[in-house]
Amino acid sequence: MKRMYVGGEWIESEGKQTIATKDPATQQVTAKVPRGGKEEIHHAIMTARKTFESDEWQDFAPEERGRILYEMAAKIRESAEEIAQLETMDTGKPISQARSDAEAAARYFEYYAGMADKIFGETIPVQANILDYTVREPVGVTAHIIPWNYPIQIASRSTAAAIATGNTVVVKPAEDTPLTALKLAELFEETSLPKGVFNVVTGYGNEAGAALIHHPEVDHITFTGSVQTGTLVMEAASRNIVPVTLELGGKSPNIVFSDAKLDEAADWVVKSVIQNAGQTCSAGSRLLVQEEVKDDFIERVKIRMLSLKLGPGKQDPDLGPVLSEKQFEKIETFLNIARKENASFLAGGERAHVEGYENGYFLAPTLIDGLDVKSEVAQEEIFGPVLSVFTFKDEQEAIQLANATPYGLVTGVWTENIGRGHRLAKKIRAGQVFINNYGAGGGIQMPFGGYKKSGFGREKGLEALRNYTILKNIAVKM
Ligand code: TXE
Repeated sequence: MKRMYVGGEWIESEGKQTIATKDPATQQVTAKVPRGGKEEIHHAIMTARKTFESDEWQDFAPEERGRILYEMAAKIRESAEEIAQLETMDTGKPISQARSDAEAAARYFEYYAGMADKIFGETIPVQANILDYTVREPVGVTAHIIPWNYPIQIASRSTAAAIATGNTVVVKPAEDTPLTALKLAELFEETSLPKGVFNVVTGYGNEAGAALIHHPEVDHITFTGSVQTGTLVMEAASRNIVPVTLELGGKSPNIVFSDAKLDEAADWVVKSVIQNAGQTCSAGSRLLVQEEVKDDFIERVKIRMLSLKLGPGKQDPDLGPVLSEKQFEKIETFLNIARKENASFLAGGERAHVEGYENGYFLAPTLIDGLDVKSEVAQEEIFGPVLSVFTFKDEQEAIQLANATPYGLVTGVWTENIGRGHRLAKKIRAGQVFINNYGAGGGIQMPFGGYKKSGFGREKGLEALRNYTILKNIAVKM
């Protein structure tokens, strides 16, 4: 049985209860982790508080924090294969994608390591006899609630930024995928990071998660997950007047104009919706295609979708199973709505059976045409390899369709007319717009976050450092 990591100690839960994690490809139990709850969360937060206020951490040299984060990047790379195997076992994703996730995790530590000694304020001219300056201080105890789709990447991106800026951290990984957050703790233990700076409590969302967001000693909450839970996080934070960074769902479009390089666009349209079996917040789950190339483009998409291989993550297929029965049922509900609304399924749409892995919830890449733009299927996040197609006549209609959902996370624009690309980028309400690419190779340096119900606050890049610092103004009469 695994243990949680608090104050540099490996602990069990009070009642010694556990949660079993399963391999999504087989549904077999792979590990047991403690079912942490209110007690363990309180213990972790108070430990993080005490550590934050300790002279040791307050006086810890910024460059030393940076050095430790660099060391973490190196350790993650040394353990990359083990991390990737754990991630595939927990999430079901293809092993090559898990390997990329491990590398991205290393990159986050490396990137924020370099920033640890570059957090500074300004001097501000006021009256002649006053010296006015600002300092950027750490916010204090930061809570990090991690989802199950990119566990190691998401745990690394926010904790690396929080530690670089001098905060202490309590991580609550998703109940389905806690193993790589515990591995991070193991790696931190080998460094000289003071005990109590990095803590992990495993447990269910409505137990450990709820205790974490309500705790009055938490100074900032970073949450990635559903809009529904994000709402609870914001409500809880409002009671303690605590800032939150919310990275919620998406319904991101790829907008393909007739002048686009259609093969290149089709490659990315498909890739963007099947990565991690569509369980990606930035999945390109809507295709908006210009009328005159619709049939041609759909054909290209279909050919690509039909050639994809499904299988258990360890065999490195194009798509693994979705996480769980619960997630599969959610996808099926949407597919049934589409059927009721007489939409046409141009590919997929049914549970797929993979020999030897009958218990895995596999879904063949699915292409749906003929939905009303107001349909729930066209509006809500499905979180599976499901692409819905819509057509537009001109630029204006493309913009209107792109903005016609409650979300605004990412948009891909495919056109050889660069002026048009920029015009769309300006008018689209999304946190990231990619022109003639989708994702810029992961782009950990680029600010990432939503408009509208996709959340607010930015992760990744330098912008994320704002989440974990608070500005103080000091005025001295000379
Ligand atoms: O999410 P939850 P679920 C979307 C996606 C998916 C849907 C549901 O559409 O199908 O959400 O997934 C913790 N207080 N995304 O139910 O509940 C939970 O333990 C505090 C998009 O898994 O939001 C986990 O650690 N915490 C997304 C985390 O919240 C609570 C990634 C996310 O779980 C809690 C995941 C509570 N009351 C799902 N309840 C993205 N943006 O990438 C749960 N949690």
